[in-house]
Parts: sequence; C-alpha cells; structure tokens
Amino acid sequence: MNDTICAIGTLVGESSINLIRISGNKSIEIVNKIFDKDLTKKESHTITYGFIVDEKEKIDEVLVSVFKSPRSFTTEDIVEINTHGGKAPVKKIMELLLNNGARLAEPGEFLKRAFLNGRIDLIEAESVSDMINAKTESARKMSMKGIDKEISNRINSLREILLSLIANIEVNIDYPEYEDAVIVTKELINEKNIEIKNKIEELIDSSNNGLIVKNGLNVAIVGKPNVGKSSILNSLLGEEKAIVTDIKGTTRDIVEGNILINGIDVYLYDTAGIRETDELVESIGIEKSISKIKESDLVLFVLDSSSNFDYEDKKVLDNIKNKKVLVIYNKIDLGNKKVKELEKYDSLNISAKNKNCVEIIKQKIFEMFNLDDISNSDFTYISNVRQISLLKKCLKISEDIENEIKKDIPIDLMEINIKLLWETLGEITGNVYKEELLDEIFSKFCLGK
Ligand SMILES: Nc1nc2c(ncn2[C@@H]2O[C@H](COP(=O)(O)OP(=O)(O)OP(=O)(O)O)[C@@H](O)[C@H]2O)c(=O)[nH]1
Ligand SMILES: [Mg+2]
Repeated sequence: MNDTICAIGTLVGESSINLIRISGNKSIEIVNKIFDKDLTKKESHTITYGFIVDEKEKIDEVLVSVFKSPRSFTTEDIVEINTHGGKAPVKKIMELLLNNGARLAEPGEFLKRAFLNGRIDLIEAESVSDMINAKTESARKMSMKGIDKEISNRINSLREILLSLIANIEVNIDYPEYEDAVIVTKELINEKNIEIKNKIEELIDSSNNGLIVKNGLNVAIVGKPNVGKSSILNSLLGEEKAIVTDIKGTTRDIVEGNILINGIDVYLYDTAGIRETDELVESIGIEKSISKIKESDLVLFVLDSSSNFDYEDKKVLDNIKNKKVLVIYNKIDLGNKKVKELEKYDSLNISAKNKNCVEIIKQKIFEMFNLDDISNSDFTYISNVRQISLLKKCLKISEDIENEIKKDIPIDLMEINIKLLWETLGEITGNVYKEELLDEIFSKFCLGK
C-alpha cells in the first residue's frame, strides 16, 4: 500500500492518446524527475503541458494531470500522463517510471486502494469493473446504478435497522434500569426481520434480470439433421453465416452469432444435428451440441413440420428435458404436423425461408424472458455472483431468526443471528471483509483499473 504504482489505463495500440496513471505518495516526485516542468508547484486538479524527458532527450509531448490526496480516485496523490498513442512512447515512459521508483500495478490495484482507503465500497468497485465490460446500453445503465450507490444504499439501510436492534438489545441487557430505551420485544424483532427478509427476497428475485442484462442470453439451436437449424440462425443474423444444404449433417462445428433483443445481448449457437452416426467428425460435433445445450439459457428445438416426430427427434428431446425449451415447427410451407409430447412447451410455427420468422422468434424470446420487465425497470439489479450468493446466505439467516421467534428462544440468544445477518450484509458492501478474499476479488479486475 505504501508503494507508488503505475499502469497503462488505455488499450495500447494505434490510438490518438494513451493514459498512464500513477498513484501513491511518491507519484508527483517520481513524475517530476522525468518531466520538464516542476509538478511540485502545481495545484491539485490541474493539467500541465510539457515533455517527458530522459536525461536531455525529449521522449514525448504530453499533458500531465495532478490530483492531490485526498481528492483523488484512490485518495492518494495521483498523476496521469496523457501520451501520444502508439506502443513505443508508452513503453518508454513506463520504463522511466519504473526506473525512478514506481512499481507496476497489479490488476484492480487502483480500485483496491480506493476501497481500502474508504473512497468506494465493494459493490461500487464491482460495478466499475462491470462498466468496463458493459457491451449494451442496458448493461451500462445497470453498472451506473451500482456506481451511483443505489444497491449499496439498499443494503446499508437494512444494516441500519439491524444495528439499531442490536444496540437496543444490548442497552436492555446492560442497563435494564434505563426507562427511555426502546424495549426490544420478539414482536419488534419479527416485524423488522420480515421487512428485511422481503427486501432481500426482492433483490434475489430480480437478480435473474441482472444476470440477463450482464451476461445476455445463450440460445442453442438444436434438432436432428436437416430440420433447418442453420437456416434459422442465418435468418436471425441476417447473413449467410452457416452453410445450408439439403445434405444431412452439414453443420459439424458450432456456428455462433449474436443479436440484440430489446437491448439484451442474445448469443445464438447453431449446432450439429443430433443423430446416431459412426462418422468421427460428425460425432465430435454432436458431442459439442450436447455440451452447448447444458450451457444454454434457452433451447430452440427445431422440428420439420412436414415429417413425423421420429426416433431421432425423441433422442434430441432426451437431451433437453431439464432446459427451458422453445419448440420451433419449421418448414410450415411443407406441412403442419404437431407433436403431442411437446404440448407443454412454448412453440412457434415458422418457415425459415420466410423473412417474417425473425420477428416472430424475437418476440417469443422477449415474452419468455419477460424482457419487457427489464426494459421498463430502473436497472437497479444485483448481477454479481459473489453478491448474490451472500444475499442467499442472508436470506437463510433471516429464516433462522424467523424460526427462533417461533420457538420462543430468548432474545439475547437471538442476538447472535441478528449480528450475523448484519455482518453478512456488510460482506456484500465490503464493510466487513476477509483479507484473503480481497485479492481474489480485485485480481479479476483489469490491469490499469
Ligand atoms: N421448404 C423449406 N425448406 C427449408 C426451410 N428451412 C430450411 N429448409 C431447407 O432444409 C435444408 C436443410 O436446412 P439446414 O438449415 O441446413 O438444416 P440443419 O438443421 O442446419 O441441418 P444440419 O446442419 O445437417 O443438421 C436446406 O435445403 C434448406 O434450404 C423451410 O422453412 N422451408
Ligand atoms: Mg446446420
């Protein structure tokens, strides 16, 4: 923590500028040694034009920003050097910084310092990381809610209720003679616990939407050979990405593409037609199809409406039994066969040869995942797996408290779980943290952040 760290903040390639960031109590002193202006005399939050120099040689023409402690992202002194884009100037300036006493930052180290110095909490740090990875408008909106403390405020308000309960229980025990203290009864604990439990449940329930916004939907297109899977993929993508022929077993490898449905990323995977085969390449493809099914959020089970539901279709069905399935009766221009065994699934009748199939399929996926709900929401969702699993732990503790109330357990014993709930909620925001977990969390973030 006492080291001064440096990292490249931008993606190095050919761009107009690159940003190098230095944080720590020696950052001004270090940059001063390689800059032709005196930075020590500069006010905080100013930008200075000048040259980075190595001895007498000018290395690059730059703009240098100074943010003095504590008014900076990490709360330490931060200097940012805007160099020209291009690998050579950045590499040379990084070399000079390292030779003059800075150390290369680890992934997420700037964020980690911001967290350890109390500038941001864990939820905000994780949201910054999500913002960096955000590919869609929806993902951006959701990350912004996290950065803006919307989620943290919700968790903190639950912790405040618990803290006040804990404080009053302690006063009741230690100073029973205090008449103006709130007397904590089982009814009061029950009321507060139910309020907290409902809020936790709400957050857990809506986290499914959060995960959809963050990760998109994985959709596997499966079926026996020749039913029109690749034709459907091509129609949805609006390009001839997969090879289409009337030869069974045309698709061998997974062919992927992605589309947006109401601002949500939908990843499509066209797979090899599933059937029994001795052909080595085809059977490897079929194994891939089956593992893709396992990873998918939705399976488009494609059937040929002009032929009977046969042994091969049944084999495909065996592989998708526990998945969310949309049955697609394709080739309706050739027939209109329906399958009794599939009545329980959502289904569509289309012809991949007819362009209107795209809107029909998109609309159905939109309905099946309630994407309407998401686009009309304010995007205050939890989408981080660490946060979701801690919330589930909190829910379990809250249920334990509920049971203790039913069993008429003494209040001073109930306090143990109330404290545990308060602490576990604090783990979500990082108010309570275990040192060894921090490295794991921050090391997943990108370099230079
Ligand atoms: N008439 C008609 N033909 C279709 C339709 N959809 C696909 N086809 C034809 O059916 C044949 C097989 O289509 P593909 O899209 O290659 O089928 P597939 O399911 O990907 O087949 P494999 O890759 O072998 O598993 C091609 O000749 C397509 O032109 C449709 O809606 N109507
Ligand atoms: Mg195919």
